[in-house]
Amino acid sequence: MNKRQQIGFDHPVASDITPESVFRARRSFLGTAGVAALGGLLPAAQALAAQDGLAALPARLDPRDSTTEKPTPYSDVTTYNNFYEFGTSKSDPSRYAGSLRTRPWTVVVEGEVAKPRSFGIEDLLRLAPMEERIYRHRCVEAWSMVIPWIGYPLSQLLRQVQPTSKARYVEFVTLLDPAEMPGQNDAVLQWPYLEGLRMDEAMHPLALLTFGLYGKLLPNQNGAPVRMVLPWKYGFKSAKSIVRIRLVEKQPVTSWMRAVPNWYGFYSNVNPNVSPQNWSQAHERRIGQGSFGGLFTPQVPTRMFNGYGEQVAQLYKGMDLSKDF
Ligand SMILES: Nc1nc2c(c(=O)[nH]1)N[C@H]1C(S)=C(S)[C@@H](COP(=O)(O)O)O[C@H]1N2
Ligand SMILES: [Mo]
Repeated sequence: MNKRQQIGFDHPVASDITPESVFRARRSFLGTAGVAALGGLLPAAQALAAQDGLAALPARLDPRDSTTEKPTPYSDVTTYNNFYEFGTSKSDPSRYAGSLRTRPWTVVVEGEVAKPRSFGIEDLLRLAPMEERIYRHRCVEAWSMVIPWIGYPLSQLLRQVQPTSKARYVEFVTLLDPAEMPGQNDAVLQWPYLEGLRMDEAMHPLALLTFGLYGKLLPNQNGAPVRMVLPWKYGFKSAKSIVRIRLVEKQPVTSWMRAVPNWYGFYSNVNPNVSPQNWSQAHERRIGQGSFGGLFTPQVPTRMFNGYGEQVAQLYKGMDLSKDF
C-alpha cells in the first residue's frame, strides 16, 4: 500500500502534490465513485492551484471521448510547446507568456450569424457544463502528448449566435498585441495567428472550446484564457488565446498556409500516409514517457486522424486527402 492509499487521496502531504499525482488520485476517485459531478473543489486540486496561482476548474470526466493512455506529465505539457507569439523555441512560451493579461477578456463571435455577440470570459466559463477530455495531441513536428483538457464542444457556443445558411467555415483569430506578445515583433508568421475549420468540423462533438487542463485554468503558455483543441488534426490547427470567431462563406487562409503553402494545407488532418513537409509523419515521439527523464522518448506509429477515425472519418468521405491535406 502506498502513502496515498493510507492517507486517502484528499489529504496529500505537501511533498506528494505533483500535478500528475493529484490528477491520478482524482481519476481513481472518479473511477470508484462513478462519474459524479465534481461540484466543489477537491482539497488536493485547491492545494495544487495555490502552487502556481491557477484556479481549479471543476469538470466532469467524459469517459467516452477520453483515451485511457497515460497522460503526459503536467511539467512537460506546460513547458514544451509552440506559441510563436512568445518565440519559436519549445521553451519560449513557458518562459515568456507571463506578459499576457487574460482578464478582462472578450471573444467576439460574428459574421454569417443571426445574433452576433461578444462574450466576456466569465460568460464563456458559465455557458455550458465543463467536461474533462483526455485527448491525444499530435504536433506536425512529429512529437505527441496525452493531455487532460477541460472545456465544452464549440458547437455549444456557435448555436448561441445562430449561424446562417451562408456560414460554411469558421475562422479563429488570436489576440494581436505585440506588447503582451513580444514574438509578434518578428515576422515569422503573419499576425494575428489565424486558423480555420469547415463548419461541420467546427460543429463536431470532439472540437473542444478549451479553458483548462489538468483540473485547472489554462496556463498562459497553453492558450489562456480560451483556445481550441482538435485532436484529429495537427496541433497548429488548435488556435490559442482566441479573441474573435468569425463565421464565413469562403475558406479562410490560415497563418501557416500563408507562410508555407506547400507544407500546410487547410485541413491538416493527422495522416501518416501524407507528408507534404520534408520530414515523415509516419511516427511520433511521445514526450515525457521515455526513460532517463524523457531523454529516450519512445517512437510510436502515427495513426490516421490521430486515432479518431471512427468519429471523424465520415467528415471527409469522397475527398482525396492526399490533395486536401
Ligand atoms: N495562437 C497560436 N496558437 C497556436 C500556436 C501558435 O504559435 N500560436 N502553435 C500551435 C502549435 S504548432 C501547436 S503544436 C500547439 C502547441 O501548444 P499546446 O501543446 O498547448 O497545444 O498550439 C498551436 N496553437
Ligand atoms: Mo505544432
